[in-house]
Amino acid sequence: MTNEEKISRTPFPNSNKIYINGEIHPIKVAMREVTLSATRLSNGGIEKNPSVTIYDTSGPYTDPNIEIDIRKGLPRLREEWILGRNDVEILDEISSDYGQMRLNDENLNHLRFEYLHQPKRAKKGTNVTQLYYAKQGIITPEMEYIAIRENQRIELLNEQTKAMQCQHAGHSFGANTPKSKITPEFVRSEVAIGRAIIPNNINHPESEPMIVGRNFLVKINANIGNSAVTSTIEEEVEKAVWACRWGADTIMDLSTGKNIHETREWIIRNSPVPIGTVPIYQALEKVKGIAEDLTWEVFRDTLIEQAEQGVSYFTIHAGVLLRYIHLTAERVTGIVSRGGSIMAKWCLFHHKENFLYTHFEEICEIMKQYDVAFSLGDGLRPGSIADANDAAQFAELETLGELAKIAWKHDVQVFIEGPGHVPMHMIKENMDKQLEHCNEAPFYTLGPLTTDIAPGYDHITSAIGAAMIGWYGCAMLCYVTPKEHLGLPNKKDVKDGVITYKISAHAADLAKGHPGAQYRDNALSKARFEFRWEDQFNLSLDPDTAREFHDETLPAEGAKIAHFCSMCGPKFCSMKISQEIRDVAAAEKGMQEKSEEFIEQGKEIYI
Ligand code: IRN
Ligand code: FE2
Repeated sequence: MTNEEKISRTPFPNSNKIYINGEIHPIKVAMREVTLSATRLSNGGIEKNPSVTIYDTSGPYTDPNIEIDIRKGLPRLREEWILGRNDVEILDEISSDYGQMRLNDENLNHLRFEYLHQPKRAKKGTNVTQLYYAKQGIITPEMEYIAIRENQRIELLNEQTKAMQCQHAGHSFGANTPKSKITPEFVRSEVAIGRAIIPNNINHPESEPMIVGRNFLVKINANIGNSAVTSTIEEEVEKAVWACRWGADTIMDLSTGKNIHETREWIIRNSPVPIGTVPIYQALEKVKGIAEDLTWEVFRDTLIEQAEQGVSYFTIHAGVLLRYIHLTAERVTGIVSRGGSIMAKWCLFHHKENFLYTHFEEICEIMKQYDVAFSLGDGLRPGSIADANDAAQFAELETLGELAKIAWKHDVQVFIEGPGHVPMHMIKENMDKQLEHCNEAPFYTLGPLTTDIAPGYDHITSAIGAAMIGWYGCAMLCYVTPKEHLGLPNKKDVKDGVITYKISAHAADLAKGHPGAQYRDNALSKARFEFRWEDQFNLSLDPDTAREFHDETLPAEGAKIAHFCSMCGPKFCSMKISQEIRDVAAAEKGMQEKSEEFIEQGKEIYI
């Protein structure tokens, strides 16, 4: 099998990749257009159904016109935009000691890339973050790309479709969302005040711009990692491609193990979405897994190494302060964050303050040279329903709010991580406190799981919490797979996790009244009511499964136009009956009109 055959590239059914031109910048924004069949009217006529445009995270992989060689990486979409700003320098060599060591190690030649990625860095005295540009009043190509992408061509929706928009939507947390069209200027203004962030390291020019903020579509992140020793690098790339295919807006590479640097290089060069990491994991690998041996120097070198490779956001657990650790002593599940527990161990062993906190400004200095965003880690998040919303969790949240202000002072983009395990009635308090303490920096939560009693189904226990907090204003949801708490997710788990989280995110978008969110629901419902089975499959989040389930009992081609499915059978289909009612009503209305007409005429005749 060749590399390429291992990578999923099948386009979605009845879908075309389309590219919308920018108006300010010469950009082409990728989207997916689903073509629909026509409606057969009861009078024998035919009515066309407009195609539906879908926000597309699958990247060039679903465009059959683009050739992809994963040893060379994806086309570098943003390269010209980045170089065009004249504020970066191209480095001749990798600056981190560890990166250099890997490059000089001849034993690793078989894992090398054919394209040599030359890292870029801000020229001395400049700042290359989108936050910096936004504050200067500059609308970057990235911002325009996002505005066009978020709109999903709603400007093309006709009046009828607009009338179908949800009338009840418009939650107060989404109140700033423009009710009509998102403009590039709106994107800029949201970034400038820190209410939204654009994770896009200048060293990941292959990535398509996207935004995380509560006045935009709710985003989802999928975690992937290679803890299994057996997996090959191609398989790692495929995991990322697979997650993006089903809708992951960002990927976090949580790989550990011996080829972590090379794996990440392959993933970044082949990923159409921004990549996040937790650098302390790799730093821990470098000190052979002994938390006490971690040093600021090892950590700093890891940050530079990953920033030069193109990681767009770093989870940094800088809020785990020495004085908060005792607050977790009485908890049922203690500290469940990996990064949080590593830092807590370090702090207690040395009896010193967390070096991520004491070196925070230096971290900012590094991140602004590449436009890496902070994802301020929730190292003290609750890991059980019993521990939700406790003193440790909220003490850390306040510190994260203070750190966000420091990041902003450096024009470094920042968002805040949140829990975890929280019962439904305690979720809103999380969002309220986050808004209060973190000055509206975007919130990014892991679920939360709304109960602890369903291992094997934690994608569901957490999707409930994720939908709720997304509605309340959480900007990005970190997926949970069915394997959570049990083992390493496989490909099916990754897909199930992503689809489950797309449901949470979209349910939140509907409730918030994001312009255009309901369009796809309406189109799918219309197809369902009219028994356009193919359209119903093709508009769904997972067309393969929808089709497979349908065909399990009614595989014949003819069933795809039948006015029923095997759930209720031909006699008990409510949709069929209700269409018949409509037909009868229409016929009766016709008869009524006719008879009224007749009586009118009769009057004339007989009077
Ligand atoms: C998201 C919100 N809170 C935690 N997360 C994610 O959980 C985080 O971004 C990372 O991908 C994963 C594991 O983080 P810990 O366990 O190291 O905190
Ligand atoms: Fe958990």
